[in-house]
Amino acid sequence: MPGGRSTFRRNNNSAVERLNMPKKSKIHAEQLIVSIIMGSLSDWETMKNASDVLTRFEVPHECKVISAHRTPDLLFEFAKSAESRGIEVIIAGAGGAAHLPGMCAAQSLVPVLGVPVQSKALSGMDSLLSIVQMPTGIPVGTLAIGNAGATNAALLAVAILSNTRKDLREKLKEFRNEQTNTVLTSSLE
Ligand code: RP5
Repeated sequence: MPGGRSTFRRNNNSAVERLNMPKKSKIHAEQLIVSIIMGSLSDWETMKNASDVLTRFEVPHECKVISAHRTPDLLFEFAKSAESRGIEVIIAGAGGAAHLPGMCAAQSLVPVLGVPVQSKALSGMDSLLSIVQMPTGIPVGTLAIGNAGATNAALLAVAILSNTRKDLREKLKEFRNEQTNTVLTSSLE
């Protein structure tokens, strides 16, 4: 929560340490309010950008690998329980036939922000179209392909959360101001 300590949880894969994901020692009892999920460990390089932004804003969040195709029951369980666990925004990244964000949105009222991971075969166009072309009635807020999308998904999550959290809104204002000043003071010499 704003002003509180960040909380990070990472589970269901023993390979997390290889990827420098947050370790168990950083687990705190604080309420998690954002879930970052991704279809494969191979998505972490992209989705880490979202986690980094939430960490910067001290938003308690968790990161999980959940595959719509390979672990459909786990996805069902996750999506069905997200709201009752206090999750307010879900950021879902996937590549290729990227069904994770849509299937998650189909099973939860929690807003889902979709990040199309850049695939090798089609450079993420497949991921983008899979995520963005949702049928009427089940929205997924779709971001850009790749790192920019992951970063912006987290910034959008912060903006959504800051509707009811004044201190988070102040941090977002500061971030925007810093960004503006960086551009205004940049020099090509
Ligand atoms: C999707 O398939 C994942 O989101 C990932 O982007 C893509 C490839 O997965 P791996 O074969 O690398 O596990 O489900």
